[in-house]
Amino acid sequence: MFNDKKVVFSGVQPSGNLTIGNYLGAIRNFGAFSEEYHCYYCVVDMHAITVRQVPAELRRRTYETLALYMACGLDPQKNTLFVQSHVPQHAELGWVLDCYTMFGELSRMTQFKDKSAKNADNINAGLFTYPALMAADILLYQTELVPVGQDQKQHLELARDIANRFNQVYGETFVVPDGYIPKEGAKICSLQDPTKKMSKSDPNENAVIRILDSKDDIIKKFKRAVTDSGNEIIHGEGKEGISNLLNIYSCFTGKTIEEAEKEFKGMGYGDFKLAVGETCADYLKPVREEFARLMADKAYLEQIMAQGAEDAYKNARRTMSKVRRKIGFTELKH
Ligand code: ATP
Ligand code: LTN
Repeated sequence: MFNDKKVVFSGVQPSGNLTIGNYLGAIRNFGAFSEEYHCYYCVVDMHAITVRQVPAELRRRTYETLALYMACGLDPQKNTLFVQSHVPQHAELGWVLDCYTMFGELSRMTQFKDKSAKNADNINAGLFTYPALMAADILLYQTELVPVGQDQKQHLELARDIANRFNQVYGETFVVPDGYIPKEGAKICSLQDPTKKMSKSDPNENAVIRILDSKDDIIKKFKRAVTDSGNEIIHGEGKEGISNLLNIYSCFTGKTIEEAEKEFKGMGYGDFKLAVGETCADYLKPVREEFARLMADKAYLEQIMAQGAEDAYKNARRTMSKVRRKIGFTELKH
């Protein structure tokens, strides 16, 4: 079904209910590649366990993330939708790439620093080597393009460095991937601290809008969003809260920031926040409905998982056997 198309790969962790940050920065953009590329969209459950997860919740969220991919418009017949732990080559290549990734490089990763600060009692080795597993995800499929939010840029650069390093030692083995970071929506910020990115594992529920939140909850959270002491609805420095809301509004409506500023000129913060909340909730309504429909049919989701894993496995196996040969592992003769 996919022939020799160029490859797109991206992943989302089933580490919490997805936010409008995940949606605008990543998932919403995935569908645009489906015709031209062979697209792999993965639920990266192995990455999720770098932070402690409750097993039943991890399992449920894995189904939910897959269903959300589809509810956001990804057709499983046109995209390979699959779960990372179903394809063992991710772990296998992850280990190999650990041995081509430097301690110093991993130490500089800002996500590692942030997550270690947040999980001081569980700074495990997986959290540290997370980017090498991410590089394995990407390189296994000979990926050309990786659509992600701004926060993943540093990991992507490392994936490129690892690919180049490996290719230099062993000759052309991996395609060196490029990131695709959208112009709009690449960094949606927390509603409670607009200097930080919105993160699905934020313990402060008021800081995040989840794709599946009810309209009432969405509006309530937008109403509580922190702003600033002024009263003008303009984008700019010192107005991080308002800038973030304008940005979200512009992403959901397709209007430019300037157009949005003009539209809200003279309006009070309260009415502005209500308008952003309503726009966001109405936009997401069909996604919520389609998600509910998909989640009611677990057998169908399992069939998609199986079909995705089979397709991913075939291609992952090809790269992995090349890697094994290049590094000098012996092969069993059958
Ligand atoms: P966690 O809080 O568990 O670290 P997360 O919300 O950062 O999760 P990920 O699963 O790590 O989400 O990211 C999935 C995709 O969503 C990635 O491409 C990431 O760049 C993008 N993304 C995450 N947060 C945002 C955000 N606030 N704005 C734009 N894109 C985002
Ligand atoms: N690290 C990413 C999730 C992720 C990913 C990937 C994204 C894991 N493997 C491969 C793109 C390609 C994150 O934390 N958002």
